[in-house]
Amino acid sequence: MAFKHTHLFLTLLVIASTFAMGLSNRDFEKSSKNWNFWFNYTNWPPRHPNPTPSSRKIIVGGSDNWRFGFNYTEWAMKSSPFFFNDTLVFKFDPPSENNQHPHSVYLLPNLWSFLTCDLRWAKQVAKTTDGRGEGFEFVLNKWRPYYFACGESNGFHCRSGMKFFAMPLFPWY
Ligand SMILES: *[C@@H]1O[C@H](CO)[C@@H](O)[C@H](O)[C@H]1NC(C)=O
Ligand SMILES: *[C@@H]1O[C@H](CO)[C@@H](O)[C@H](O)[C@H]1NC(C)=O
Ligand SMILES: *[C@@H]1O[C@H](CO)[C@@H](O)[C@H](O)[C@H]1NC(C)=O
Ligand SMILES: [Cu+2]
Repeated sequence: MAFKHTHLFLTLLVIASTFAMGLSNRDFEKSSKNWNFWFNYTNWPPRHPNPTPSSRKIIVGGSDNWRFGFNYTEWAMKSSPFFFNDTLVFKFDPPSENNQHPHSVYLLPNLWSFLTCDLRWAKQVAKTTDGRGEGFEFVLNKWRPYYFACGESNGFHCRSGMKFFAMPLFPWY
């Protein structure tokens, strides 16, 4: 469901920006503010909402951090779009006597493994101890979809909501 929306959004973005190239300036004057932000080609490429995009740091999950029982797909939908060079910060406690169920961060190779939480070909990017203190930082520095998931308990954490999708926009800034 969430992916469908993300995908639809990206497809519309591509279609609409292609279409927009063919429109006259006068057509644009009728446009809404939002449309104007994405497709104002007199000002192409559109302005980033933050003047120093590479300094943007986003705490994954906000004040909930990276934890069990939180729906990160919903969080990612509310927090999108993500931009090229945004830094995602994953904060989670290391394993200890009081924390028998720690977390980790994996990158899944494709949409299918993301949907099914299949970790077999996943790449571990953060160990269970990497999220302590200031957290584990991951920079979205490639123009590709990122499929993040917690890799603990054989995909159980992932299936319970510890996964999300991020496609950074505008690599040409
Ligand atoms: C495009 O954006 C610029 C700067 O935000 C604005 O001055 C201009 O009026 C916009 N152009 C159109 C056609 O809306
Ligand atoms: C998380 O939220 C999305 C969108 O509302 C929903 O489709 C999905 O089933 C939820 N995931 C879990 C594990 O509850
Ligand atoms: C992204 O960050 C890298 C490394 O700091 C920098 O060289 C590059 O210019 C940045 N790219 C954009 C599009 O901000
Ligand atoms: Cu976990």
